[in-house]
Amino acid sequence: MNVLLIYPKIPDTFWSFSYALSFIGKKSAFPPLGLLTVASLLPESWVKRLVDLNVERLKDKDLAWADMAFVGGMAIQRKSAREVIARCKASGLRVVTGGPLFTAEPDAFSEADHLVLDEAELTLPAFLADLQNGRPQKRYRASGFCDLHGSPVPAWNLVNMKQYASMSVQFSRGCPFNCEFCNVTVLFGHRPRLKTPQQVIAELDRIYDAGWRSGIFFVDDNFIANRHYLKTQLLPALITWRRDKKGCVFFTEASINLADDPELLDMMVRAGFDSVFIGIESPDDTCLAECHKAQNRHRDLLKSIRNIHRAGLQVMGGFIVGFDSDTPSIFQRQVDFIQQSGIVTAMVGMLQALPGTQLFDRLQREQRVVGAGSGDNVDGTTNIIPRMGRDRLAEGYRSLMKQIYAPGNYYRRARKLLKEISAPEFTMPMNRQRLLALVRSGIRLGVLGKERFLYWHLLVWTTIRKPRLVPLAVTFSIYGYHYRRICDKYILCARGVKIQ
Ligand code: B12
Repeated sequence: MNVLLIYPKIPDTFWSFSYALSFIGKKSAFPPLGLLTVASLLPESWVKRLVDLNVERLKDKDLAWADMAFVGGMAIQRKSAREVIARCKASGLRVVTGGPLFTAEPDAFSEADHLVLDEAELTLPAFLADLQNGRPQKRYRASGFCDLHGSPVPAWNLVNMKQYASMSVQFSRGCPFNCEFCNVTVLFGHRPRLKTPQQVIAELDRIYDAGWRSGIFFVDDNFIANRHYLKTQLLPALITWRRDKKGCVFFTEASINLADDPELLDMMVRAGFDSVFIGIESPDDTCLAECHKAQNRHRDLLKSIRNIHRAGLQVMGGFIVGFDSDTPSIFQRQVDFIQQSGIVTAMVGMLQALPGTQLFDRLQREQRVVGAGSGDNVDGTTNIIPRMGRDRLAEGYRSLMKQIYAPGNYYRRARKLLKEISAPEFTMPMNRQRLLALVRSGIRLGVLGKERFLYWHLLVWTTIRKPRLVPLAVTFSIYGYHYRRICDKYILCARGVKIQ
């Protein structure tokens, strides 16, 4: 059996880093970890090829070679996924689909031969057994969540690592918290499920042995969901693993209570983490109460962020506007908070109600849901009728984004963070890619860019005050360019809130 594993195209988004990738000569930010995991769950005797449309084209000769296509992806890849399925079908291939997009919207993809939904560890074996018996069904669903101890090492041999900016590893799925707008607990459960340190090390070894020395993303919903296990099992193993390794700095997603645990912060830094994405959502306690974000309440959020920065981890933050409790003053309050926090990567979105969430149910009861939502909350769209009115939300959102990504404010935050953050314990070795990024940013931002003065100011300041952080200063300048392009393209050009 010849099998194509196809990952549809991701459009330009806040997280695609598309405008930043050209500086480092890469084609995509992350490899498709879900499809690589699926590949490892398929029979060993099958011949597999990965075609990630974010790094290469799907050629007719690939289609002619294959007997079957496995298509995965997220909601954001919907359009490309549909085109891929149509092309595979036209070539006479049996098409198997799965992953977040199809799990969330199975009825929208009746053209696929098989919808193998939820976690493949649970549903793929049944499909494979039925296929062998000649009676494969249209749809496979799981009633619970899988035990991650059975999840295989992803098939890294299928990936051309040179095309990507980062690699990915997953340690856990699920989150103990209960945020009203978030669908993580619906999709992955409340009780965090964990891999063993041995499993994680085996995955890291595979990536390292393939020659990888750049960043590695721990793609957990909340990396610190089980702090005891982290401190006693995984982090000690990662600290030991790192001793004879070069590069491979880690980053992940976690909740703000990380700030309360100096021991955990210290161990994460020693294990090689240098940044963490945290859902901050709002500086307004009433909004935090409204969305059940208990872990963010009754604390000085700015102080918590500072604690994390001082420990040596950069905080990237998620923020939301459009809560029922938001008044028109929220936009300026968010801008002020973001500026004071020194969070350079601030993902601000309008509240969206995703199917399956408590928010969706509540707003539907109130007849305030209009459409399924794009799933990308940074594209200047929403699928809810906000209490403050659509026009006011849209206008406030645009003004907020314009302010925080204006070069002056952006570079000011970068400097604030660079001042505050401890120099990282581990850094990436200088290589051709990083040297190229420096030269390209020097030309595109430092000579041709409108922000040239701010660019050189940041670089000179960092070289004098914190020389070890110069690579981070260059990275911030490049990211700033990407975020501004995305803002210009999607948010600042939009007229009014677009409804999905
Ligand atoms: C890492 C991650 C990212 C990364 C990289 C994604 C990438 N290219 O790989 C980044 C940060 C870029 C990202 C961005 C976004 N993300 Co994201 N992300 C994740 C996260 C945390 C982990 C994904 C992962 O690698 N998981 C590990 C693998 C092993 O799991 P998996 O992919 O789900 O695969 C399993 C099954 O789904 C299934 N499967 C997967 N593919 C296939 C294919 C076949 C054929 C079959 C049979 C089965 C199958 O089997 C696998 C093993 O169980 C998930 C949440 C999560 N826990 O999964 C959200 C998630 C995928 N992201 C989501 C969203 C919404 C986004 C954003 C739109 C957020 C935003 N506001 O901008 C952006 C858009 C993407 C972009 N590039 O712009 C949603 C997708 C929802 C949906 N219906 O599609 C998720 C599920 C989170 C959520 N809370 O809903 N994301």
